[in-house]
Amino acid sequence: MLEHLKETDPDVFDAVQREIARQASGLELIASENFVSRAVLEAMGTVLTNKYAEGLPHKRYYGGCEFVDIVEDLARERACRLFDAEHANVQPHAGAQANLAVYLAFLEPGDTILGMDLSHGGHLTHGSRVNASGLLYHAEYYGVREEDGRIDYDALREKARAVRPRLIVAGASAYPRVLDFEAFAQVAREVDAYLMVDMAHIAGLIAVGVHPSPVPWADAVTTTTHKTLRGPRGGLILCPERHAKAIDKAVFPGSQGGPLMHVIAAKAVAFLEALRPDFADYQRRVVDNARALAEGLSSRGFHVVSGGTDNHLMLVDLRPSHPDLTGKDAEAALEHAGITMNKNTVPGETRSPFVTSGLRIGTPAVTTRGLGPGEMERIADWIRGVLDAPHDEGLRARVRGEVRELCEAFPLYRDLVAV
Ligand code: DSN
Repeated sequence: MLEHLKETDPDVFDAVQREIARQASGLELIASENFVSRAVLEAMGTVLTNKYAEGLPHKRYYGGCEFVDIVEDLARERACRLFDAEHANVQPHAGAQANLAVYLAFLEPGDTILGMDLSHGGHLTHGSRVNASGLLYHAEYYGVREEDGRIDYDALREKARAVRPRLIVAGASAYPRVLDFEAFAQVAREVDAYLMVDMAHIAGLIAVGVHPSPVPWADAVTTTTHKTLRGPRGGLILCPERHAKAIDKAVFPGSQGGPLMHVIAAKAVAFLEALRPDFADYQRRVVDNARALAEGLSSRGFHVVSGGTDNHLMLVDLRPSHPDLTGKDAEAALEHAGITMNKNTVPGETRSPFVTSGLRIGTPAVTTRGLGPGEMERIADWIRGVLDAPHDEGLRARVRGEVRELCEAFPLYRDLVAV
């Protein structure tokens, strides 16, 4: 494998080999990560990367597009079938670009958008002051109730009535409960706003009906393709036919140049995989594992925000169980033990976003690997042990060894072995 890379650039080859080994031997609990299939990996490594194809299938600004047209048509048609959508644009390079394109399609600079507060589980691209969404537009925020960590839809309605947004953003990167898209749509209708849903985290669950779909309710639905959807790193926009022209124009020429045709090929493959019955089974196991892990952590004394999870992730507020341990230090201690997750702000956060008091934990990647509820119990045990003694190097090394053994029992990319 990778013999040309090895010969041309041993340094990059070596880093790739080490990353293969890292992924193989550690537990990946970052809620936004997953492991793609070999078919998706292969599609990304094809000569389609060589092709310029600005425009849309059969309406390109370059010749020689007959084969990439086949690929993009497949990706668009499969995305529509998977989510029961009228129109798909598969060109956004990432979720951030998908979101920006929707803003460009529907808004004028200076218009007001209403998105979920980043510190309550929203996303930078939903109106943060340091992102184009907050620089080009006037951003207002809604959030979760501190008592139960759930979105306060009454407060959202009040806020919308007060600030009269042109567009409401529903969607989150750290929210463990079902999103009520109908409620968002009602509020948007009341104040005559567009509704954009960023379903990036839960797209895989939505594809198989494990989470309600936003497609019937939203003016545009954006997603990444690499989280629960388990495709290549990239973005996607779905919309009703009435918005198709505006959305397509906002992607190209509005905000992007040539599409990444090799990645679009990999998206087509991932959508095909997601249309198969075993993908629904996978998503159900992701949620079962998240519930098992949340229960395992609660029963070991951790405070799980909102009392549990309905989806693929959970938030742990460390303050009640470990008042002196920050999210940052907890993340580092667990990484030394071979368990990767990320620090996260929690409702009522008292520390900075670089330090935080919480952890975000997700099960998509470990579920792809084949782990089940029994393994979630072991993981909960390891997390409690390591966080009770975050500086105990001996303990971390012992857990690291046990994690490695578990990973060996659930191998990843069997034939992609590090040399
Ligand atoms: N960075 C992603 C996440 O981890 O949720 C969102 O874009």
